[in-house]
Amino acid sequence: MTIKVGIIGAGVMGSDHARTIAAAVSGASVSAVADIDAERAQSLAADVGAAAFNDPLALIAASEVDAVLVASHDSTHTELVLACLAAGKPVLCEKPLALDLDDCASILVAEQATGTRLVSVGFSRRFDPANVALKDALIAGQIGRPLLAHAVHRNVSNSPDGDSASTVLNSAIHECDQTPWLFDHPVTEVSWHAPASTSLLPQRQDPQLILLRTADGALTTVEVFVNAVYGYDVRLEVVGETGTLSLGEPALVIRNSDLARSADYPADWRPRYAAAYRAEAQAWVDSVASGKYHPALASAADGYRATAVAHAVIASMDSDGAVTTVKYPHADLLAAVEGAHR
Ligand code: ISE
Repeated sequence: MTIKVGIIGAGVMGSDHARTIAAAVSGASVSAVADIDAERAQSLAADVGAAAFNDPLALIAASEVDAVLVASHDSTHTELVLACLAAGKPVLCEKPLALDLDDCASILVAEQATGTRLVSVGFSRRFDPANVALKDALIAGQIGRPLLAHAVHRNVSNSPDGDSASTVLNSAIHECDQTPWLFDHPVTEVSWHAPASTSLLPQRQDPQLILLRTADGALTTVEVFVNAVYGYDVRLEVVGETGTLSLGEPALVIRNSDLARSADYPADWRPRYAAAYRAEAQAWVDSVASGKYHPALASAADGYRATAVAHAVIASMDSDGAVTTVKYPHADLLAAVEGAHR
C-alpha cells in the first residue's frame, strides 16, 4: 500500500518534505503539490513526479491525495487543517498548528467530531535522534531529578519582515513544545526578557531571552536569536541533581589546518534536522497506513499547548517581562480529546 501525499506549500519546508518523502520514506509517494505561486508548484511537482495545483482546497479534495502535509504560511494553517478534517483526510501540519488559541481549539473540536485522530503537528525535534537520546537518558535517571535546562536557538537570518511576536510563534514555538515534552510536565509560568538588540534586524527585538517554568518546578532558559549571522546553532543542556546532559555538537567533521581547529555550521535547519524530518515523515506515513496514531507524533492537543505557551510569552513581552501564568482556557476540551484517544 502506498500513501499518496499532497503537499501544500512549495517553499523551503514544503520542498524539503516533498523531496524527503519522495526519496527516503517507504510506503509513500508525493502525488500532488499546491502553491499560490503556480511556477513554484509546477517546478516542485515536476521534481517529485506529482501533479501541480494552484488551489490548496482542490488538492485536499483530489482523489489522488490520501493524506496532506501543510507547509504553507503559518496564517493559512487553520483553514487548511479544517478542510482536511472536513474531507476526513489525515494531515501533518507544520508548526505552529495555528497562530491563535481559538483556532487551535476549533481544530480540536473538528478533529473530535471525526471520532479519530487525524491531525499531527510538525514538532520535528521529537524525532531528532540526539533529542530523543537525551530524553531517554533523563527518563533512565542518569542525572537524577532535572532542575533546569538551557536552550539556545540561533538562525543565520530568518523572516526579515517579522516582528518580535513572530520570533516566538515561529521559532521559539519549538522550545514551547520541546520543554514540556522533555520534562513530561506542562509549562505553567513564563517570562520574557530583552537583551541589547542587534542593529541588523531593526524592527524586532533580537535576541530574546525567555524563561519557561514547568509544573515540576524546573526552569528552562531559552535564548532565541533569529539573525545570529554566523550559523544555524541549536543547543540544549539539562542540569540535574547528579549531572548534566547536553546535545553533542552536530558537526560531523572537525578540521585541523592553518594552526586552527574548526567545524562548519549549517546555514539553516534543514541539514541539522534532516534525520528528524525523515523519521517524522516515516512515522506519519506509517500511522496513516496502519490507522494507528504513532505515539511520537505531536498531536493537535500538543499543538494547542505550544501556542498557549507562546501567547503567554508574548503577553509577558507586552508587559515588560512580567512573570505570566500560562492559560489553557480550553482545558475541558483538551481533557476530552486526550481521554478519548487514550
Ligand atoms: C523554522 O520554521 C524552523 O522550524 C526552524 O527549526 C527554526 O530554527 C526557525 O527559527 C523557524 O523559522
